[in-house]
Amino acid sequence: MIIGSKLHYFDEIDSTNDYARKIVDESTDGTVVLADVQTAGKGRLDNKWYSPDGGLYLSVILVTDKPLLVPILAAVAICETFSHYDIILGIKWPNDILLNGKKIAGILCEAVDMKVILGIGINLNINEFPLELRNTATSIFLETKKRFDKMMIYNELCSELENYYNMLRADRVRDILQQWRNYTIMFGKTVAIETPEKVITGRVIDIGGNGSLILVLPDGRIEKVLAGECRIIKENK
Ligand code: BT5
Repeated sequence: MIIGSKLHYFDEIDSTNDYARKIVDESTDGTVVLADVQTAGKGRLDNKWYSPDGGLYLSVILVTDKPLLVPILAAVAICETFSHYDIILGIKWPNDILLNGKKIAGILCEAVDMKVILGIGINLNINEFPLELRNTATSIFLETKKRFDKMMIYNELCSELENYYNMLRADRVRDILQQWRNYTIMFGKTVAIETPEKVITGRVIDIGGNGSLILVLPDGRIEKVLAGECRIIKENK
């Protein structure tokens, strides 16, 4: 097992991704930084990640030449972990995991040379969210009324990450994407994706081999979008 073979554990830290960045040069493939609480958890851009006790916060250092597929495999690994408990999560491109329409986990990938820092935050046993997150965020506990042993979930997540990371290393990208398709909630939805250049609106039809979202535009053209802020503007197929 590579993932978690070296573990840096903290009861409290600013951000596991920031700590991973500090140790990235001397760290081996699969090194994990794990914390019970983050005081400055990060999302993408300048977003913050609410990280109280009860959540699972980790960063995994991976050595790969396919950084764009890391968030894809991480999303699948998170969904697979909870499917063992009959909890069916949904993937919202590019990096959100949903339960009953609300965000239950987030993924933040940062590339450093040939390495990727894969940050995962999962709202596991969180009882309550601040007012500004209450409509959009939820936890496994709030949705299922069950509390899960954090280290049990951590261990299962590591083994699922290992499984899909091995697929990536064996160039079995197709198998990873197939699982992503099984878990995504994106198909058929009309989305608006904000990129630095423009806003692209279209209906989602597939995911590309490099993790891009494939859309049909209103004029019938096909567009592949690699990254951006994605808003669902119409649910129906
Ligand atoms: C993400 O960003 O979804 C990536 C979150 C990654 C967090 C992990 S925890 C371990 C590692 N170390 C870190 O410092 N970070 C990673 P983004 O798509 O930008 O979403 C952030 C937005 O989600 C915020 O602006 C809020 O609106 C909302 N949000 C914040 N905390 C949340 C939470 N705990 N649950 C659900 N939504 C949250």
